Amino acid sequence: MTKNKHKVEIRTGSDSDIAKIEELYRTLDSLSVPYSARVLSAHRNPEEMASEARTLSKKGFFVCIAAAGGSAHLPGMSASETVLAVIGVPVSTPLYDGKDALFSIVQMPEGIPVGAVGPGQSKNAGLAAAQISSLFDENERKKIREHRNLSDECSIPEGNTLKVAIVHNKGDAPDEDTYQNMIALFDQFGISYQEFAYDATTVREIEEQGFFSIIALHDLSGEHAELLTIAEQTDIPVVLLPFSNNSRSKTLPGEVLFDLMSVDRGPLMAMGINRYQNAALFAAQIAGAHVASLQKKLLDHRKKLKDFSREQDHKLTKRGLKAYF
Ligand code: C2R
Repeated sequence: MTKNKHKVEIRTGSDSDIAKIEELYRTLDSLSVPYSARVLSAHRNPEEMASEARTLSKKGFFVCIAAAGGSAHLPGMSASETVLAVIGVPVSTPLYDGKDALFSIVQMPEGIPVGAVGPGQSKNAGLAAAQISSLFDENERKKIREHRNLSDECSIPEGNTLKVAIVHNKGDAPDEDTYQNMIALFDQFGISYQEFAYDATTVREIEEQGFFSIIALHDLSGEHAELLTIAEQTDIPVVLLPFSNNSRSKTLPGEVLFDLMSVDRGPLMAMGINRYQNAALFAAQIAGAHVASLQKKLLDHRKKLKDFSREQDHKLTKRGLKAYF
């Protein structure tokens, strides 16, 4: 397959979305990041949506942005067909203010991550995509950093010693078992990681050491929120992992996440609540677009996921429904 000159694919569910996400195209234009713009609805044109997603990586794309409103399945269904990172943009409609689209996009099952930006935050999707596609390119990185008024000092990651930074607010403690599932994936993919309790010097430290991605752990039921500004401070792709250990609070964690994502916090890409494995997978996918050996591991992992789902189906057929109640 011949490589194309585009780095980013932007797919919308309808052409009615295009004017609403104008800032996305404009952001990539101003950074001179080449993209291909398509209308590919998962609902109305599922076969082509899937086949086009399947060939993105072979065609040389680094990242896909999927923007849709309402029952926004386009980002999730696209993500099922590629191991490139898919950034989901919830397009706001007057009916639900983008809440329907955000919730359709963000809470993906473990195994198939989508990085959601806040409702209508198309500029942040553009910045995040530019950052992912330029991750290993010093000149491109400098251009983005200048555009974002960041200093021109940052160190570029190395493909054969990939390092991810896991940052949490001081005083926040994720659930140990599920946290370990995330770590196990990094071990499986040969990615090393370093944990940071967030403070004023954390971003500088991370930028000096060539990390390829930052996972920002944020307790939705907690009182600490300092690190939510992290994506505003760096061009390193930031994956937000919102977690919630207790369900005692009156406000549902999902509502807290919606409020949090409705504020512009820079190019932050959110996982679903407590989707620890997806955070690891999404970070790996960001680097995998540039590192062939890692992409192969991600494809193997997808195959295992399919086998696991098939096994569940076989078990159901064998045991019958009664065994589940
Ligand atoms: P029309 O304006 O074409 O009726 O579309 C589109 O993204 C759009 O915001 C109305 C809304 O439907 C959305 N749509 C989806 C999908 N396909 C179209 N959410 C999908 O596959 O997820």
